[in-house]
Amino acid sequence: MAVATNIIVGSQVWVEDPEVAWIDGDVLEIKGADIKVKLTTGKEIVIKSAQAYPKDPEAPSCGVDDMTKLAYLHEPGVLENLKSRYNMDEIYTYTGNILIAVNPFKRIPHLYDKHMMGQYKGAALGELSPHPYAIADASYRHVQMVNEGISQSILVSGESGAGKTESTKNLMQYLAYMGGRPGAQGQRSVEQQVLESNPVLEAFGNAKTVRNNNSSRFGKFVEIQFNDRGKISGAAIRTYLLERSRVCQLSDPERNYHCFYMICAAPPDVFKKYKLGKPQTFHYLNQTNCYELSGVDESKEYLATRKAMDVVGISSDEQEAIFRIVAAILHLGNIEFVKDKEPDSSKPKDDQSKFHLKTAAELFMCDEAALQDSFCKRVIVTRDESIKKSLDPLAAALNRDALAKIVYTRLFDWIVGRINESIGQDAESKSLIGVLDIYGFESFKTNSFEQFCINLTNEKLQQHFNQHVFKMEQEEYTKEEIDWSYIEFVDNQDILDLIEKIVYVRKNVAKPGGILALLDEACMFPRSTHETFAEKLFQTFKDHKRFSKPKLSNSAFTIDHYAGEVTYQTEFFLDKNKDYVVAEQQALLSASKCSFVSNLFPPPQEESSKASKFSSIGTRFKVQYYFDTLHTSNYSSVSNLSYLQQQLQALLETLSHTEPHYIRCVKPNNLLKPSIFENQNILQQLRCGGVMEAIRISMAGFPTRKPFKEFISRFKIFSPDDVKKRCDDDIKTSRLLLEKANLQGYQIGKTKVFLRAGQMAELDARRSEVLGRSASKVQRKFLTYS
Ligand code: AD9
Ligand code: MG
Repeated sequence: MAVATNIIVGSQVWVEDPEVAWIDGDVLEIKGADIKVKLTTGKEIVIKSAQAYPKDPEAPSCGVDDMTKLAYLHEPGVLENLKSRYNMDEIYTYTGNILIAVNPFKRIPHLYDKHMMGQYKGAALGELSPHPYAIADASYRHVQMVNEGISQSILVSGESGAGKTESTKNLMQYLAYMGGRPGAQGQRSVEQQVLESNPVLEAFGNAKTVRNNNSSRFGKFVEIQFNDRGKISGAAIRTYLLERSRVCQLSDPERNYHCFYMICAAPPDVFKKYKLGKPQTFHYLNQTNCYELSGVDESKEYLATRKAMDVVGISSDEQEAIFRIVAAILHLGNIEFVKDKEPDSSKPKDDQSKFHLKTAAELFMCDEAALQDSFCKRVIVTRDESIKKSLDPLAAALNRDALAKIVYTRLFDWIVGRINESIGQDAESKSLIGVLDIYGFESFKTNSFEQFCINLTNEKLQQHFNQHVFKMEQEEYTKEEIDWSYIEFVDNQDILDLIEKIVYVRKNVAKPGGILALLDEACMFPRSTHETFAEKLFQTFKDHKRFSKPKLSNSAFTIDHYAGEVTYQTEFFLDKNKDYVVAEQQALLSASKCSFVSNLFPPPQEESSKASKFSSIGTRFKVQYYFDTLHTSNYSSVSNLSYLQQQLQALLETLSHTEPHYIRCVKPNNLLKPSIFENQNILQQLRCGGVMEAIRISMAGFPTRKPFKEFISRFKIFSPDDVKKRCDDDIKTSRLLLEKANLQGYQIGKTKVFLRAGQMAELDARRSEVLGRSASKVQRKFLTYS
């Protein structure tokens, strides 16, 4: 993409800076390809003119509410605009149809009250200040259209702590406000249940992390169905990838899932019945020093969660069973193992461990000896016999953690399923609004299987986003009847191919062989290790331009994602990808005397019939079969990664039937504090969230659009007499002014002038020339950016 523009002596420019990303200054001198700039800090520097971007001298100090209104659409301009708005508590800004939301980390008064909702009701997008309500309202109006309601989706993304879940709640509140209808007497309304599903899911799926005190450890797609009168008639929630490892492994200063602390603060009768203690006494909670959340009273949270569970239709018996299982998991964690008499055998360490084993068995309502055996022994079935093999203490502890994780995951899935069942689906509904709240791109010091899954999700959504942004651009050009044939579109298909598609083994011979296929293959061979898996990756993808092997490791690999390079450590890839339940544990819990527990572990043959009853969002889009694999047992043919991939495929399929809207959340600082706007950090997020890419796509076409009247008023100076003469014909007048300015490559639409990137700067330079500002000193210079 080449951006031609003008920089003259006296003009203001943006210069790259390692600390604050971009810094502004005045051009003092131009010498060949170099320019001397006096920065606002007072420092003078000489740089290549190609490294400077022009600054709009007329940009309003309060910023503009839509980036596409910026005269110069480039990175520093975008950043400056967001910053000046953020400083005035204007946290929302559009980039065309994308809403950028910068987390204020403080309550902004009246921003989300009923009065505000009333204002957005029926207002055209862009008429009022940018707001999630505006996006929700636009979506609502589309689905409401009688007979031709078009399904909508709102995709909320951003890094952890950026404000996705808060934005999602705002959207749902607005939709409930618009589409709600009073429930029949004594009944809970659908929208009430949808809203109350949030605190329930958060109690079991959210935790304090370093990045966010209330971090959602799962992705969520909420589908709200509307009847033909535009009222909410049903809803369904689909969740993705609950973080399992958190149940038994924590690092300081993070916490486990909120529900564990709530149960430890339950009323005395519950506390006693489940033989609980302080969080500090449980191994699954005391691996860190963080127990409390400021401003949160866990005993109140416990009661509030129970109330919310009432609203979403979880009966009090079921609630009792749920919290009993949560307590049982805490007791599991406290069972320690030591060597038994025989070599490589184990037993509970002491009386304390025995007490927790007994209590866990009581709470699960299963046989205590069988529970112990499920940790300390493994049955090996050969062709002729089955042999009981003892396991050492380390293996027993791993077994214990595996049980805690699988029980918790199934409990979470059960809760989601129950909420879906009780809210109910509207099979007649023709239009829906789906709201996606899903983890953003992740790149840490060490990245494992979880990051790989999250980043695969983001690659897929990014592709969807790019295609959409590209399409919207085209639609605007078509509407204005201008030529758009030369906009090129950069795709990330090559990365998706690397992960999940086909590789060429010989010329014209292909087989499924992406990273996913190789990982699944490795999981099937008992002899594979993470090293053999990594080696296979290196061999297979050595020539792939998105794949590389880091110099200092033989077991890590690097992928060049759309948002940057990420190096993954393969150490736990195989284990984390295998989705199976130890047979003994499956048998043990499916024999529980508590029907709630045994239902979480149905015998394998019952599963498919059960799964097909699970009514979900997928049904209308023929993805039901994915749910058949939801409750895998013993050994599953579906690995975690391929299950995720199927879920994502289903999600994209759903999205393809909708008109998407995007909300990109931005976290302005890592201290989680108000009023701190970290330029570099924010730019990185705008890049990862595709905002920069959307701008790039727009730059490749005609990023600057000026309605004729505005254009003529700004540039009438080029030919004031002609403007007066032709005041009745905007198209001719605009063309004439453009010709006078000697500009080429622009387009004239039906209502606007469309300019290529940088042309506005050229026109402005020309304007100041004509205005006679420093006329004799003017040195003109044409620049090309790429
Ligand atoms: V995570 O990926 O689930 O870890 P989210 O969901 O992106 O993350 P969340 O919505 O939970 O972040 O927001 C984090 C915190 O920022 C909230 O707990 C609020 O304290 C704060 N926040 C976010 N959005 C707003 C807002 N619009 N107004 C005020 C906000 N505070
Ligand atoms: Mg969240």
